[in-house]
This record gives sequence, structure tokens and C-alpha cells, in this order.
Amino acid sequence: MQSVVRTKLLEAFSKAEGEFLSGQELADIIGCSRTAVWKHMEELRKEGFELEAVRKKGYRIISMPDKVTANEILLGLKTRFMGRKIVHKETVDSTQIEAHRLSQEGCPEGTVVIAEEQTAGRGRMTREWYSPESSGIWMSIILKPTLPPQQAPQFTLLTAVAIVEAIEEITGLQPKIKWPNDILINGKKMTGILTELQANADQIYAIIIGIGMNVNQLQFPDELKNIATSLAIEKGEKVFRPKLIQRILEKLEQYYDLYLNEGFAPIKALWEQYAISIGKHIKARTITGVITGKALGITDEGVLQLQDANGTIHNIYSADIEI
Ligand code: BT5
Repeated sequence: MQSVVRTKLLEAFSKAEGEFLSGQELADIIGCSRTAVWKHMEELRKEGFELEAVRKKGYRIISMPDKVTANEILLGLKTRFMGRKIVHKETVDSTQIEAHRLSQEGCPEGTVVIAEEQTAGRGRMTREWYSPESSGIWMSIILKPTLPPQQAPQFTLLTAVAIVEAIEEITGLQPKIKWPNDILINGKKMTGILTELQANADQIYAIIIGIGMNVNQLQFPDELKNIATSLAIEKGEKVFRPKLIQRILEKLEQYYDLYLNEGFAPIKALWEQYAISIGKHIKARTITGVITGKALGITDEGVLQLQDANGTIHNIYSADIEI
């Protein structure tokens, strides 16, 4: 089916909010015959849409396929630039790799790369990120702020705030942020954020924000069983991914604008509301060693401050935290 026709059809059904649309109404909307409407509806059915057709009433959509396509994300997306260009792949090594490439080719700010499955999804320091097919949100977002590279870590915190609020609004669950890049529910990791840079010493050319979110998995491999969870496990039902992606992109645009206009302070205040580990005794594993102490909070730059038993305050730029 031509994508314009598909978009028009989905838009009409989206507006109808589950009510029937007659064959004639649909024919008028897409500018074709009623027979052609029937053919298009059959194509939607083949794509996995669950449809109801009733004589004299017309058609309605009962459920959408559990796929994330660019169309599904764009339909009803309320952003100026975030996610306005979407590159969707069935399978990819890593959406980060694809996003780096697109950025170098000069793609617009706000471009999103999203995949149903990653074969080489990555975490920080070349760790692996488990990204099975059609069950999570594996996406990378390209931003191009004119800023010095030292400010890049703040984007991990900004993204975490956007994600927590989007999840709260869509599912009612209340995730918590573990500095710097984990989002947890009931103490288990549900989302990881990976912020990568294209920059020189003075200026950022692009920030590639990778989001790996466990949405509809009900099981994890042995090595992750005790540390990972998904929204479906926590909520007890499947979550429709396109809506959640839209909300994340909308929140991300909102907080990115706020950050560019007012700096990190308002983001920091929000972040602190959702953070665990502040005020607690923690162990921080950095690339140079382990420091234990009390987490005092984050600085205006987003750096974690840890006070050890001698009272010395350490600035931690990146680490794995144990509470
Ligand atoms: C992260 O790294 O948490 C960042 C993960 C970012 C993944 C996204 S997916 C889209 C984009 N494309 C990519 O290739 N990457 C980004 P880190 O803090 O280093 O945590 C990695 C650790 O989390 C691993 O060593 C495992 O212990 C654990 N882990 C791996 N897969 C997981 C999963 N699906 N859920 C929960 N934990 C996982």
C-alpha cells in the first residue's frame, strides 16, 4: 500500500477513536472507490491490524500490530523536530552505529534511528545490550547543540527525566533513576541510556543518545534474570510501544528546549525528584578504582559527589553504582 494512503487511513481511524467509518467515508478520505477501500483494509489485516467489518456500518480498528513503524510513531506525534525524521530497521547491529553514520552524513537534528532487533546492541565501555526482537524500544536520537563537550553527560540525566515521566504518564508505573544512566523499577534495570559524542575539544558536533528500554519481554536470559525487568512484567500487561515512543520524544523535546533556554538547573531539580541513591551509602566503581561513601548529590554539571569515611568529597564523572 502506498504510504500516503496508509497514513491517511490510519489518521482517519485515529480520529474516529474506535468508532466505525463507513466504506464511503473512507473512500472520500483517500480518494478512491469503495472496492479499493476494501483492498486496502485487507492489506492492513495482513500487516497484523485487527479489523472489524460490519455491513452498513463500515470498518473499525480493534488493535494495531505489535510493530513499530515510522508511520505509527509519526501519527499523532506532537513535536517540532524531535523524531520528525525516523529511520526504522527490522534488524541492525546497533542503532548507535547507524545514528553516528547518519549524523556524519548531515541528517537533521532530532533524527531517530529505531530497530525491532539489535544484533550488537551496546552499553557503556563496550558492554553488550540484550535487544531481542519486537519487545523493546531500541532507539538512538541525534541532537546537535552548540555546546562544549564537557556538558554532554547532562544529556544522560535530561533523557532519564524525560523517560521516567513518559513511562509514568503512559503506564502509571513510577520508575526511579540510578545515576548516571539506569532506570529501575522495583530495584531492577528496565532502561539503560548511552550518550555518545561526535566532538572536538571545544565543541560538540552531535550527541547520539541511545535508549534501550525493556517493554514487553516476559523473560530474560540467565545472566540478566536477577537484575533486569520490563514494563510488561511490572505492569502485568503488554504496553503499546508507539505511544510510549511518542511521549518520550515529546518530553525530550520539551526538556531539551528548557535546557537550551534555562540551562541545567531546572533539569537537575526534576532529576533529583526521581533519583535513588542520593543521601545513601554507595559504592562507585570507576575506571580507575572503587570509592565508597555517602552520595551527597549531583553538581550543577551533573557530576556525582561522594563523601568518603574521611570526609573527603570525590567528584565522580562516570561509574557503576552499587547501593
Ligand atoms: C547501558 O549501558 O545501560 C546503556 C544501554 C543502551 C542501549 C541502547 S539500545 C539503543 C542504542 N543502541 C545501542 O547499541 N545501544 C543503545 P551500561 O550501563 O554499560 O549497562 C550494560 C549492562 O546492563 C550489561 O553489562 C548488562 O549487565 C546489563 N544489560 C544488558 N542488556 C540488558 C537489558 N536488556 N536489560 C537490563 N539490563 C541489561
